[in-house]
Amino acid sequence: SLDVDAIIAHADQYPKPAGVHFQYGTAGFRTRGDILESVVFRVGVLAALRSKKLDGKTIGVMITASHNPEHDNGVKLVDPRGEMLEAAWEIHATTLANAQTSQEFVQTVQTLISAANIDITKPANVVYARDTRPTGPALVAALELGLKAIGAQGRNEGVQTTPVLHYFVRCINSKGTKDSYGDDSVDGYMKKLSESFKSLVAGKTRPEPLIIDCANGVGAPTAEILVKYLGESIPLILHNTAISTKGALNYECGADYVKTQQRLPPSLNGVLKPGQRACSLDGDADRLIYYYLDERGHFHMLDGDKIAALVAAFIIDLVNLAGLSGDDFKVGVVQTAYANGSSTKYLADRMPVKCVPTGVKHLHHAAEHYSVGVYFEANGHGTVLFSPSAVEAMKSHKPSTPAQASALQHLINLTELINQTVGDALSDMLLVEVVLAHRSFTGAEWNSLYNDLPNRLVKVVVKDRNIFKTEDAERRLVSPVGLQEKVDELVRKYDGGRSFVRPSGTEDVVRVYAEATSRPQTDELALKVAQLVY
Ligand code: 16G
Ligand code: ZN
Repeated sequence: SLDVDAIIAHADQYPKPAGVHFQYGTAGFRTRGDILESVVFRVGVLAALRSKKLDGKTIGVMITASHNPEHDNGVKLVDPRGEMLEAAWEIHATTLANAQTSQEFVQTVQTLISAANIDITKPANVVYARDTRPTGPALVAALELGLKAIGAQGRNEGVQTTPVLHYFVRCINSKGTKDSYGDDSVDGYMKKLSESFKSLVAGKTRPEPLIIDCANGVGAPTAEILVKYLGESIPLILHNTAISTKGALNYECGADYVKTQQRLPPSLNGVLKPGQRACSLDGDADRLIYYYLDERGHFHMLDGDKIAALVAAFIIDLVNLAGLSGDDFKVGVVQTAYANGSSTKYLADRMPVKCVPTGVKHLHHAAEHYSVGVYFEANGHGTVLFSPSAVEAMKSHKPSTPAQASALQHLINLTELINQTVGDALSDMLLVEVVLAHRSFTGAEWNSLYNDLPNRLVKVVVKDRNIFKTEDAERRLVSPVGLQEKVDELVRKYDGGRSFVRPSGTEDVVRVYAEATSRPQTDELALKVAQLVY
């Protein structure tokens, strides 16, 4: 049975800070990095329990705060197929993190063991990694003590991007099975991406150099390795790679900066030439935003919605060309309410589009319902999922012309290029580059697939964001009662107007989104809805 004394003795080394409430939210636990050690210790114990519950399957733990400031940090768990932790366990995580004392912590552990019917004699395996944040090493030490306290087997993967860690988890658990996902090493990841990329662009014109803003984060060392594997196949120029410069991470750079500021990272001023393509990763390299300057030097952003439009239309074409389309082979797209109305229209004219609440797990699960499910959040997080039966159909399909054969081979290569466990900025970047090469598109041509409606996102600090409750994939408020009707009344006054209000899952604020056909109208609508919320 459980070695209660050992757990208490170890837990005493990481007492919970008083007066703080931790919550396992949309992105795991996330707060200031210097108050997270007790949480991460306990996550070590929880990850081991999750592994035991799943018969010793390997669970992942990623220590990162993504696009958030350098002093923040966070931790999240990865389930055996490389996916986000099952929702029911998010609640267990919150309960364990908030136990006031070591004794109370052990009691909550014991309650969980009996409630979830966990056989604690089973083995426990956990693989973990961290991003480049200065608080990372101390948090890894706390995690390792948690694993030791419960006798779990840990595997330290050092500094890795979030999607590489997800990839490892899936590879480890599928090793030797018919669903084997790849080799569980950096070399395996790099070979998988670079070899499929090279096959997909074989015979295409080599593009102009692409600038990558690495957000001064973990994407930089990973991209440096990828550049070597890609060799001559694509010219990449890395910027913002200063991972040891204090305060540089995500500071005036990175995907979140570009998306929220809708402007070029200042460090690329004078570097990016008109017409040249550039992209930004976020601090853990799971988000991607593209952009370019036109001849007049005006900035144009190609966000997650534009990526979805580019990629989904390409995949539909390949599926048709390969002769795979039919009732049992459905390509669909999943978005959130933040998707630009023009992107939804563009996509819905071509394929089924579903809207789900914010957060990768919602998008991911909805995308699993299609043969090929494309999902992207406007913020640049997304990927493409190929269902097992779709992969089966591709493998057994007998092409009847050389054109069919080539489209089919492209689709099969895409299943290798795309990181299907979670959004992966580097894999998505290569995916975008493949489509641009096949379409012979410049950034401007890609941008012209549709014109974004002007949009505005506003943060409103309120007394209690928990009174804001939504329905219909967060597009409508049910509480406070009567507020949605007031929003509707305002929206009706604006040409092409759309607006919604939702509580943030990661910050203590309420977010207001608005779009309309003109910039001044959009700004006015956002402001007026925000005033309703105060
Ligand atoms: C987290 C989510 C992201 C979502 C964002 C919304 C994951 C891995 N990340 O970063 O998908 O867009 O939260 O934040 O699920 P908000 O609730 O504060 O608007
Ligand atoms: Zn991220």
